[in-house]
Amino acid sequence: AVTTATMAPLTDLRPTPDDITGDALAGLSATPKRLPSKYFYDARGSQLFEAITRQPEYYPTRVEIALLDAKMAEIAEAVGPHAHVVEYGSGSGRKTLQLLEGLQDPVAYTPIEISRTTVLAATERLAEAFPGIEMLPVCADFTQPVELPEPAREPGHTLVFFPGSTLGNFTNDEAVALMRSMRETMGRNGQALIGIDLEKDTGVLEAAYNDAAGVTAEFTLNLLARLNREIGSDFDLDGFRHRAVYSRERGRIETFLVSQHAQTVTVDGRTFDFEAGEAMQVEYSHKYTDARFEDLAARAGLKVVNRWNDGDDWFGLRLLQP
Ligand code: AVI
Repeated sequence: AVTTATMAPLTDLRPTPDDITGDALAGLSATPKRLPSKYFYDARGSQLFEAITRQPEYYPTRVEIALLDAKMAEIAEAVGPHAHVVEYGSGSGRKTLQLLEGLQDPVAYTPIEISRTTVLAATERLAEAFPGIEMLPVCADFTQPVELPEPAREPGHTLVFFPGSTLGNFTNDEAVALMRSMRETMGRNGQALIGIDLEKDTGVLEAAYNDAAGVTAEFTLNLLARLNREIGSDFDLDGFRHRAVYSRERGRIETFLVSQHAQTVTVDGRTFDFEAGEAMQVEYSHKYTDARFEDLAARAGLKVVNRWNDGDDWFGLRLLQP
């Protein structure tokens, strides 16, 4: 049971459930065909993503953790004391521990997550490690503004934490909309600490999304396995191959599932024809320059007030304010 002195009950803002069938049908009807990457993360997909973060070619997680370690004193100084830390995503991981340990007397911690069980499991683990920080988990869709629960101890301000360059999985317009919602959630004297993957050599980028062990390929194909299981589609997993390429023009890794031969797939009673070699788009992972990121932030009404990069300028943390 989740009953420690610092554990508040879950705030359930009842996010609209995903319409997987509707989203799959819409994406398969589009030209070119596409499927939304948010459906990668079922239980197996989340496991496979964890495995990706341990591959030698996938640098973002390792570099961000080292960056947080190296710069935590500066980050804590810039953030200031008594923050209500609001994490976008599950927050069970290493980076949350680093931040809550490193900040000056954070008052409360709120992970925001669409899955009730995930958000509760994450806060349960953290409650033990941080008995002095009030745990206020929220079940909600963080792409919309979120009315935050009020900590028992008055916080100095709200700090939104959005690590991992998850922002990069949204299109630029979606990223702006998300940061606008973030600005509303954090309030006038709030801040956001966002992890962003930076543009670099194409070989390094493409290797990170095409690891030699094939874990990323398995992660991508798991999307089709999930659809088959959950909405009764009949994708042939051997009939599609993972391909990830960097577009320097668009500043993003673009991941596709490529049909290996002409084939027909049935979803919810509707059929979709694939040509041999046809590429269905399944994920974007944007890689930012300072100019590109500052432009997106400005469109959302946010200013970059501090920036920290690793020594190679591979990954960055940005502190934003309205
Ligand atoms: C979760 N997200 C930031 C990862 C990324 O790098 O875009 C997802 C991923 N896709 C393939 N490898 C990792």
